[in-house]
Amino acid sequence: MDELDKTQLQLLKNAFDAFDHEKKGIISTDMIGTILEMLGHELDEATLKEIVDEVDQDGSGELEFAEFCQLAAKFLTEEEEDDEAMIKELKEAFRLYDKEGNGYITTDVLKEIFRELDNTITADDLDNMIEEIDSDGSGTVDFDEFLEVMTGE
Ligand SMILES: [Ca+2]
Ligand SMILES: [Ca+2]
Repeated sequence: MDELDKTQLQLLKNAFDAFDHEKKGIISTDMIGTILEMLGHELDEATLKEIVDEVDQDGSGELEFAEFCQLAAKFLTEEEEDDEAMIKELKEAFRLYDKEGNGYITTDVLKEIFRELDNTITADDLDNMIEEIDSDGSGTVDFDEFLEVMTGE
């Protein structure tokens, strides 16, 4: 398992304290579902139980901070993998549009893609979007620019 860095640990400590209402140094495993939901992971009961059983290593029905960190590490590292998978997928999508393998797609092609995704989009909106995406104004969108659009980063 990947180690969490200091910043992550501090964030986790804050989150842990927030859920540890009675300041006992433990949070009930009943809270795990809620916490994960807040983090954007909605899990069905069976999956949730599996995860709780896995992290609550001493079977106390409560999570000590160390166990809580394990839970977090599980999700934080999984998210990283998701990112990698997403970038790979986007790369494939990009290659699909970059038919000639130039390493870029023209803004005309990108306009077509956006129209396919949303046929209510106006020409003005499209122009504005393209202007924002093609940040160096080259008339082409390279993978970095494409990635920025898709990930919003
Ligand atoms: Ca425990
Ligand atoms: Ca460009």
